[in-house]
Amino acid sequence: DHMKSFLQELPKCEHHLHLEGTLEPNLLFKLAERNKIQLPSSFPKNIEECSKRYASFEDLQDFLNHYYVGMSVLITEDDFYDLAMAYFTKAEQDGCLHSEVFFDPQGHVERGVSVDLVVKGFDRACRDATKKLGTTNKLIMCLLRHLPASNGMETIKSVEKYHQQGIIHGLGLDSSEKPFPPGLFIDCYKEIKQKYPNVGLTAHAGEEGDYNYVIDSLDKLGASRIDHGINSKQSNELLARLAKNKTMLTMCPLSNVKLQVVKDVGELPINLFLQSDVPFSINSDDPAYFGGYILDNYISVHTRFGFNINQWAKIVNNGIEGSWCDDKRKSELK
Ligand code: ES4
Ligand code: ZN
Repeated sequence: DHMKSFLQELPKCEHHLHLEGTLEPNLLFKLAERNKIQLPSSFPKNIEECSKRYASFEDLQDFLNHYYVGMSVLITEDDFYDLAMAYFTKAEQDGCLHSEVFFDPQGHVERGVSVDLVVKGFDRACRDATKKLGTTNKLIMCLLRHLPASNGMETIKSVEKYHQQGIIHGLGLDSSEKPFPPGLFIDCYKEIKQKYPNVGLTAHAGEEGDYNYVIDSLDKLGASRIDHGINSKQSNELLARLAKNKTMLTMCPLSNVKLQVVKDVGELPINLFLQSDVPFSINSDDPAYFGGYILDNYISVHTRFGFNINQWAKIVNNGIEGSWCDDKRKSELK
C-alpha cells in the first residue's frame, strides 16, 4: 500500500544488525544438515517449532541462549558468505542503501571456527553486495561482554590484519548487558582507538541496563554512538548531552517488544528523543528472530507514531549523518 511504499523508498541506513541474527530457520536447518551438526534436543526441530519459540522471548538472556546455539551451524567460509549475502539481498529489497553490520567472532572461535574464515566470508559478501546491488556495507566487530576483557583483547589481536586492511570498520560490545558494565572493556576500546583511529566505536547500552551504562559507554569507552540507548530517557542531562554531541542512538523497535523491554512499540521514547533533538535510527537487531527486517521496523514505528514527511525526512537524514561512511557517500544517500 501507499504507506509501505513511502517507507520503502526512504533512503534508509541500517546501524544495528547482528549478521548471526539474520539466520532464518530455513538456512539454519539447511546448514545443520550440510555440516552434520546435531542441534540439542531442546532446540526447535523445524520451521514451525521455530516460529512458536520465536513468538516471544522472556528477556535478552533467554534470546541469547537460543541465538548462540543457532549460530553453531555456521562452519565454512561459504556459510558466512551465504548468511550475509541473504541479508544484503533482503536489505536492498527493503530499500536499505547502506548497512553497518555487527558480527560476533568470539561466538565462532569458541567453538573452534577460525576467525579468518568468518571475516573472509562476511567481507566477500560485503564486496559482492556492493557490486551486484549497489548498496554499501561495513563490518563492525563486537566483543561479547559476558566473556573476560582479556579474551576481547586476544580477539582484537587476532583480527589485526583486517583492521590494517580496512576490512573491519567498527568496534561494538554486545551480549548480556547486566552485570557486565562498559567499564570492564576500557582497555579493549583504548587499544582500538590508539591503533586504528578511523575505526568507529559503539556499544550496546541502556537496553536492559540503566542510563549509567550509556554515560559510561561515552565516558569510559569513547563511544560515538550507542546501540539501543533507550534508557537515556531516564536522564534529561544525558539527553541534552546526546543532542549537543549529535550522538546517535540505534533503536530496534521490534526487538524491544520481542525481548519484553517494552510491551508495545508505542511505549518507546521516540517522541521524547525527537523533542530533545537526540538523533536516532531505526534498525533490525536480529531480524530472523524478532519478526522483521528494517522496513518492518519502520512500519511498526509509523503505525504507532504516524510521522509526517518532514519528521521522516529528519529521521532518515539523522541516520545518514550518523553513518560511518564518507561525506561523498553521505551526499549520494540523501
Ligand atoms: C543482541 Cl538484542 C541483543 N542485545 C545484545 N547482544 C546481542 N547480540 C545479538 N543480539
Ligand atoms: Zn543488538
